[in-house]
Amino acid sequence: MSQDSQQPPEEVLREAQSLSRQLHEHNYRYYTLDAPAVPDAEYDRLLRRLQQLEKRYPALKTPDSPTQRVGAEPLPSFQQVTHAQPMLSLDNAFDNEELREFDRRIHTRLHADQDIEYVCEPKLDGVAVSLVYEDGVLVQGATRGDGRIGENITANIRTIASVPLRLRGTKPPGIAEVRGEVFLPREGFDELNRDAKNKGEKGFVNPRNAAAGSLRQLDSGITASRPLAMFAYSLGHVAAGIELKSHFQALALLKDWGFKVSEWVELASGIDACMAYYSRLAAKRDTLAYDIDGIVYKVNDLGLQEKLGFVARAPRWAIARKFPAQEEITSLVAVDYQVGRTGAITPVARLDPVFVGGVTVSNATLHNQDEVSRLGLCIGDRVIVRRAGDVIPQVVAVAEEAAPDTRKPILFPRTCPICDSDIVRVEGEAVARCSGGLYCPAQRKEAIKHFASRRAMDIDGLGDKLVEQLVDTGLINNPADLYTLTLDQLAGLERMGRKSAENLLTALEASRETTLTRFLYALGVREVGEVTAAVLAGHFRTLDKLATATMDDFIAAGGIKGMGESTASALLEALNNANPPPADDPVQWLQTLGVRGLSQVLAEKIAAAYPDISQLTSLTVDELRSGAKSRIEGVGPVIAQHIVTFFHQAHNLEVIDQLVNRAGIHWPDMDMKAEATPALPLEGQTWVLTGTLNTLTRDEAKERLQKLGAKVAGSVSSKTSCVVAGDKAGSKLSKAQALEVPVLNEDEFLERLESWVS
Ligand code: 9MJ
Repeated sequence: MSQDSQQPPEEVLREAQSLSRQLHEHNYRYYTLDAPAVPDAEYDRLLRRLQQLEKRYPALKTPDSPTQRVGAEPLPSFQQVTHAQPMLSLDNAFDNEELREFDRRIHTRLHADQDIEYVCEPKLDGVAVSLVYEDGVLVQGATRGDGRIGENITANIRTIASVPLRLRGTKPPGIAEVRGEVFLPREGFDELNRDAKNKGEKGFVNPRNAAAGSLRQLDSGITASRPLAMFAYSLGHVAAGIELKSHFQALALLKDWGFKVSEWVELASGIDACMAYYSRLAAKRDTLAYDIDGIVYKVNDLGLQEKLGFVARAPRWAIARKFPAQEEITSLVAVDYQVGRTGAITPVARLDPVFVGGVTVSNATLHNQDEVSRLGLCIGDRVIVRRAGDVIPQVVAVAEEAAPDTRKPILFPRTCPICDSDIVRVEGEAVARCSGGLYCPAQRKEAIKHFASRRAMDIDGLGDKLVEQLVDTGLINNPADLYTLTLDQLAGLERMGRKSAENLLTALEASRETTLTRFLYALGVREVGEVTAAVLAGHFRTLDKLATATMDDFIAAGGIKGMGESTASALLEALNNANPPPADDPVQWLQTLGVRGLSQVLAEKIAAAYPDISQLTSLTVDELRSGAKSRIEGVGPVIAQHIVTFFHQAHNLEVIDQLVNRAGIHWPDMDMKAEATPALPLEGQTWVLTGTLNTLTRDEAKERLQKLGAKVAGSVSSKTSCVVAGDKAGSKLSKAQALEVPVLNEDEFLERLESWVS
């Protein structure tokens, strides 16, 4: 008898069952309750063990095994399934009056004079699904389809971590059908689209399309790679044995069975309470982790639901009150080009005004030339415009192409629309720039606005409009000219009183006394923000030393020879997810991580360069890969090149000379006064990042901490100054708590970052 068909011995069966039980429990705690009980590494260990056992004894591989979430063999096509009970759609109410009418109709039908009790639920913008459980085990997942017949997507549904493969809690009846919405949380959507854009692919228009596209994959391995989730919102066909009086009770049962139910579900007595709920949720809409497009109100009492019945394909006992749309269709009338401080040319869509996301939108950024090509956009096309929350409006897709005879291609200009200098695009960069530098009035204006801004030279009263006026009238051409302005010149400007002119001169006078950090920031060197300016001031101490620095002063050759960027990046990612390394054989251990491109030779070089292998996790890709290595924390080769180039341009040196020697801008001598050293806020501290952050990538968080002077380490010890714990933080968080190391959650961390840079 072959090993494959062997029945597992009793003790193996028991071990597999125990592993399966534990893994189901951990999954439930992680994905449904958002409260993991064990570190990821422990979960992985259990899963690997079960996979081993199932490989050895395939008979163990049941449909509800926790190993089945990874996807099955691709299907040739989807089979059809007939729903035991039709899946209904919902009637819509677009304003409060329509909602009141819905409530009045219900009172009339039921001859009710008391307030009706409703369940209020956020209306998720995803894909409706029906899941059938037989004796508590998931046997079928299907789309809604036309309400009567849907598509069998069982293999795909099984990959969704928050869908129970086996029901828990109250014993379910022989057959139980659960309905709900599969969706893609915003974070997952952003990640998916970032990846798509990096690969030059179109990406998805919105999370709903992305969820639908992910669910309708014949290869469930693709579905498994998408971070889909599901909220359950009702029961469908259920065999006898469950006694429920209300919809709210049904939701409680679904939760008990292990489903995720929206945390915002509430009971409301009467339609006014429903409206109050709508306002509350509308205010929260942009802060939720997923898209919702309205509220669903359902009569709570199941007896009353039955009396009310259905019309056509929608129940009389429920209604969807829709939020104002965040996406609308309008026409692309023209494309203009804006020129930024560093010459970056940004195409801007001029649109037929359209009301979307609560405001009238007539402009939307198109980011850059690649984005225009990616969208396949032409002037005259009907386009989908999205404005969600306070995010600037975006053109997300072409809805309908204009007729060929009116459709005009968008021709990116070759010369600057403001100064006519050539536009250049460095290979590998998305941004095209005007090469005019400070010759270009647009760049000049932006450079002066930046120079005067609050966090730079802080020239009170010198607003954007005034800068434009001063440049347009020829009174100033560069920041140094600001200090030559006279009272008469200023007072002679349109819309400028004598008093305001005097105030501006006082502010200019006050700005002469500054710090080296502010001055460096004010110069507007590309990619030198406030934090980098502080690092540079602290390192070079004088303007002269910085201005005469060469690339060698910033960058040393280093890293691991032969290590490419992608291998370095994959290695760091693998290290972040790995157990702590064993001390005995680091070379072999590195190779077990399965990093592509990490050969034995490379592993040996790494082990030689970093005898304490646990130090590796605190490195950045740039520090690890072969070649350039920063001498100054946070200043890589790109920034260094910008700095060197800036101080090599004669016109920049001339402006600096005028500012310092003619206008008399000065700052404390940093070598004389030790206390004037802008000590970085986190100097001497060691921080650890763990879990998933929602608003920053791990690399971004790391870079920001390093720029503030902190070291970022991969493991927690009693010497750790602070741990930032994102979602699903595991063993590092537990260790920090055990060692009483301070822990910040993401919001607290962002707040601190904000306070340190200001
Ligand atoms: C959504 N989309 O969130 C229903 N829905 O109920 C909720 N959809 C629904 N309920 C009956 N929360 C038909 C559809």
